[in-house]
Amino acid sequence: MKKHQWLLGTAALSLIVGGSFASGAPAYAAGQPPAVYRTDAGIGASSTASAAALSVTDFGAVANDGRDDHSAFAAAAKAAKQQNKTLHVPAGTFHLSKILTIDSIRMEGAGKAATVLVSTDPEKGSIDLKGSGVSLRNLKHVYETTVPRGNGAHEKNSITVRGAGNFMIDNVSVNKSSTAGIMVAYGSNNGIISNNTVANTGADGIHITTESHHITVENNTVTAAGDDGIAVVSYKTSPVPVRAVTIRDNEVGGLSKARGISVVGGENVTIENNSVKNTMMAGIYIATEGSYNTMNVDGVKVVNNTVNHTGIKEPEKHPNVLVYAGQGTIDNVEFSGNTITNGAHRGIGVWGGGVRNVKFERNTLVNTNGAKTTFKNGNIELVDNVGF
Ligand SMILES: [Ca+2]
Repeated sequence: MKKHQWLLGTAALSLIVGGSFASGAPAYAAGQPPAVYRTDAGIGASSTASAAALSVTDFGAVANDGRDDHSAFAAAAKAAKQQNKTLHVPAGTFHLSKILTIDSIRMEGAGKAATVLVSTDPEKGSIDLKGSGVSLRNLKHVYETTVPRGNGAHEKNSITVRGAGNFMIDNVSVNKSSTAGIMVAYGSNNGIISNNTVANTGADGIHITTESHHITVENNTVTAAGDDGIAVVSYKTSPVPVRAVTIRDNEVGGLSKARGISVVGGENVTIENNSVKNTMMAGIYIATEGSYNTMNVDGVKVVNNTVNHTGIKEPEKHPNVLVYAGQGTIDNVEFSGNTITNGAHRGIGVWGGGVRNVKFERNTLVNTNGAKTTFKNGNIELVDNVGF
């Protein structure tokens, strides 16, 4: 029953009355969220007057007083789990002096401008999600100060999903973190990351790694990331790769310091209908990397994206789109219907001895700086492209 419970809280009443889902069925098929998730974002505050909800203020949290609210939030989260109730955070600014863990509950603010959670310890400020059916919605999370990325510890991410199933991060604003904005790790699965705004991170904006699978990342805006905007990364230290990830309808750019959208080891990844522009390295990057000892890539579809003016950084001079096998193999990669324009230094590159089958079909390339295409390795199939 746990899988149903976040439907029961707010906007899904009509679904339930209408009997739209069968008892025992999962809330949504993997990677295919029902429309309700996309349409009910922002409802939070108006639906809070429910017997099925607790408020952090009932546990001693006080908005706008500049004093720490961590113990109240922790107690409220514990009670919400025990009582199977949604946890609401009203409008206002609350302070968190430590990592806040929410386990198998729904925590919802009054809107991503209205409810602001401020973490005061730059080394330990992550909001951690764990358990089943956990969701975080309708609020903003910021760090008061940051520290260097250094060891990349998860404790200084903005949000860390730790092996959760059926999770959701929706309509959340992330601003400033020492490491990643939203980190999905440790076999997290059947999750949706939607309608979020991620900016000014120390590491990747949204990062999916360590065996996580069946994740949808949609309609997010990622700007000024300290590393990649949205990244799927599989290291050889894991027994299986990250797999079944859909990245669609996102906007990525704003002078992010590395790649826009990347797959660095992974299987069955779809990158669809995104807009990537003004990133320092390649806008879309499909790779295996020896320096990070990543796994192979197998099965990536890159469909109907726009990539404009990326690869700005020198001396790397990445193309707008780059497929690069630094070790192992990259196979079954298809680019179709993409519009690739105005590369800072070159258009499309495919290189590295482990590249196998790469197909480009019906893509449009408009490139005036440097080489249009550089195909050094692999079996490259070209069908009905323009401007190659
Ligand atoms: Ca307070």
